[in-house]
Amino acid sequence: MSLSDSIPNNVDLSSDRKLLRALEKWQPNFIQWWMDMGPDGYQEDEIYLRTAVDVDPKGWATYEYVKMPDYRWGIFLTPRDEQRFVNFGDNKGAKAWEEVPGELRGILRRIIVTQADTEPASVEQQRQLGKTAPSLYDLRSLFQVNVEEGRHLWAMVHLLHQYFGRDGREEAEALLERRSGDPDKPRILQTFNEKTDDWLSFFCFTMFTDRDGKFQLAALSESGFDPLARATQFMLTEESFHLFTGETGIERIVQRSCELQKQDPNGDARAQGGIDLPTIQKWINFWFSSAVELFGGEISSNAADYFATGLKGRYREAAKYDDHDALGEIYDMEVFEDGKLGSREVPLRNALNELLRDEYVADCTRAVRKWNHTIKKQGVDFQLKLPNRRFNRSMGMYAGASFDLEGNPITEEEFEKNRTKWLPTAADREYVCSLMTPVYERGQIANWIAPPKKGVDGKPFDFEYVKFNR
Ligand code: BYC
Repeated sequence: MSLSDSIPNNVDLSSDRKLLRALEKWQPNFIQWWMDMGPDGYQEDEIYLRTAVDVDPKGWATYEYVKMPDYRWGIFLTPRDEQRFVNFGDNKGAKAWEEVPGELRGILRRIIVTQADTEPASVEQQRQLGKTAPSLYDLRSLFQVNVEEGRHLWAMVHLLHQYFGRDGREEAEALLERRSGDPDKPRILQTFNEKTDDWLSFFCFTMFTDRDGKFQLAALSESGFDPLARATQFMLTEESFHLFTGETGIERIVQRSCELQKQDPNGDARAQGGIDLPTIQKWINFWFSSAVELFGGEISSNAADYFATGLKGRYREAAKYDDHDALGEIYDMEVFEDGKLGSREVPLRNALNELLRDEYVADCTRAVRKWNHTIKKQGVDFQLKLPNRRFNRSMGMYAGASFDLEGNPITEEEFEKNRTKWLPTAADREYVCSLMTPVYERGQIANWIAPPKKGVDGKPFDFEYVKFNR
């Protein structure tokens, strides 16, 4: 079978011999990486998976039982608009680029490689989770997320191969060589080197870390480099399921926690084998503070360059803004200078990472509000909170200083005194991990999480989402 048959695509792969050859060389290495670093086990089992087969919003995917190594990792770009222009920055009004402008080659490659690197990283981080899923429904969700991150890697590798020649091919190889958490060859962004070995972490990861993906991909989908815009637009279609998995996963744990707390004579969800709300809060504190780092420094000349060149826009640049120059405008930024909080006027272009982070924080705040609604409906007196963005930072302006959950400056000693109250301890992790035993009977679910409101693809919760071949 030729690669163009096994890879569903709308980039006319079969007629581009050079690209096809490059991808044909890369594919066995990808499969080898998948077997070595993808889900540990389960490669012979049949998973009820969604596969992207088109970009038509009405029917872009099919559902069927697939063994993961046989998944058809396709390459899709949303349809080309021949009339599209660069919509922002100093090149505004130029025809959108179909090839990489020579002078932008370096920074564009860097953006694409950074984006690409997160995809295999997340699969590596989630490698062991198949062993402890709370239900077949959740096991399927995990594998769906994993294969789609694999497809997103393909999407970026396609761009590297098609538009960056030998440099691109080398970068594509390197993407399969770096390893999450490996001190010698780590993944590029720190969050993608964190351990994700319990399911509360998985749901926090898909809630908070994947949500960075939503905003970064949205910013890239505005790009004047048209193939990048079109690739990321389609990635966002798949991404929404990942975010749904995280947001509803936490909601289901919160709900179960409330139910168990109410059942217990001392109001202790842990005594009933659940994850208590204060523990969930610690996980939120950890994963949110790790994910906010992913937006880069508050004041960033890189971000200004990405915008000026027309490679990376603001969130919903075309739809939301009237002025697409962002010149002469000021962002009133909270700053921490000389040990004090204050504010400083920063040229907007230099504040674009912070502006995107604002959008992200607002979206996370909405989700926390929803979880609190669940708690209230259960009649439990507790509120989850998003920590302030200054809390527990190791990059950017707030790195090196200490802040409490509300973002007030404190001494390092105070932070250390409260660390076990605010962030997961080894004992918390041990406890949460102790609950992670697999539940793989149809229609059954682990005690620490509520079932989902509905199943996938119109199927009920007790559908056989995974058929084990052993
Ligand atoms: N860790 O000007 P600065 C996703 C580096 S997630 C390590 O402050 P900049 C997904 C930076 O590279 C979305 N290093 O920041 C989610 C620079 O290095 P150099 C991924 C970091 O460049 C779940 C230096 O610090 N996509 O899709 O404006 C599952 C100063 O940089 C970090 C993207 O990120 C960090 N956290 O912004 C699967 C989009 N932050 O120049 C998938 C592409 C900064 O000193 N990337 N640095 O060597 C970008 O747009 C930008 O690279 C960043 C950083 C927003 C990440």
